Amino acid sequence: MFLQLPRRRLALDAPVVMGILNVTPDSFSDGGLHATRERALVRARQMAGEGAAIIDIGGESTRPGAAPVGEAEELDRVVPVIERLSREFDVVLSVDTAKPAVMREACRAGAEIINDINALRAESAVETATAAGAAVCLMHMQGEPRTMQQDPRYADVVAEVHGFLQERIQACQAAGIPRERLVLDPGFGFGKKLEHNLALLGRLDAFADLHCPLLVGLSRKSMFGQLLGQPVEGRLAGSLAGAVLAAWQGARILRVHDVGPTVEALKVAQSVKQAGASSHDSPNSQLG
Ligand code: 7PM
Repeated sequence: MFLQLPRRRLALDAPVVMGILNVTPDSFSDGGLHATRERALVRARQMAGEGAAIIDIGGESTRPGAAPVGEAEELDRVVPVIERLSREFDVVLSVDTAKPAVMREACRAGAEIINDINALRAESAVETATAAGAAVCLMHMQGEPRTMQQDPRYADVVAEVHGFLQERIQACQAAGIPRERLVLDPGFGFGKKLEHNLALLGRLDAFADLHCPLLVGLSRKSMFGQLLGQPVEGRLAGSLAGAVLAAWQGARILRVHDVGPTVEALKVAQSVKQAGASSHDSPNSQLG
């Protein structure tokens, strides 16, 4: 299995890690845009060194209730960082945005994946992604970031997320984005309570019939706060357990803050999976 990118294919036979890079001002220091960009570059180099296959660059916080960022400001944050990283590294760059203008400029600067929590539902977003030739991550979200956690309800969360993703695949295909360029994401925490997140995490197999690689973002999310009583900085163990459970069920891209630990945890899971797959398919498998 692979993901078609504008300039190459990303192999997804084994799960890979997407490191989260926030190009947003530090709430403690007030160094301005230059300092924000420099901090992001340092962090990106660190994640690449720890084995990230993809770096996901975002200039707007999608945190529920966060102040929206204007288009010009978002462009100023992400485009120079993408230009710099694409010259410096071979790592695949992804842009985390819902704005068509940011998608267009980010791809021109070297981004090869558009990660849109809105699944290209904004006006002209599908056309922009088609023209850019980029791969696209289609994520499910019920409601909008500001209010989505107020009272999310589902009759059948797995069926509803599946139906939504199927509809977005069709919209993309109709606009000329082939399935080889699409990644699907159930959108953990986006208009979902703990019970919905747990139901989805236990049923990732239900998305296999859509025939696109799955991306899962669980890193440090509030479901681990609810389950474990841990603040954001105490959620690594929960996040690693989540990443392993997802990869065990076939998830191919794990979007995380803690790249090094996740790469190691996935290596363990993948080794067990490989051993299981080869132990019963060939009489000579113990030789391999
Ligand atoms: C506060 C709450 C800050 C939530 C940040 C977040 C995903 C994503 C995000 C995801 C994809 C976070 C989220 N989550 N994109 N962007 N999938 N494709 O924890 O699950 O990073 S923002």
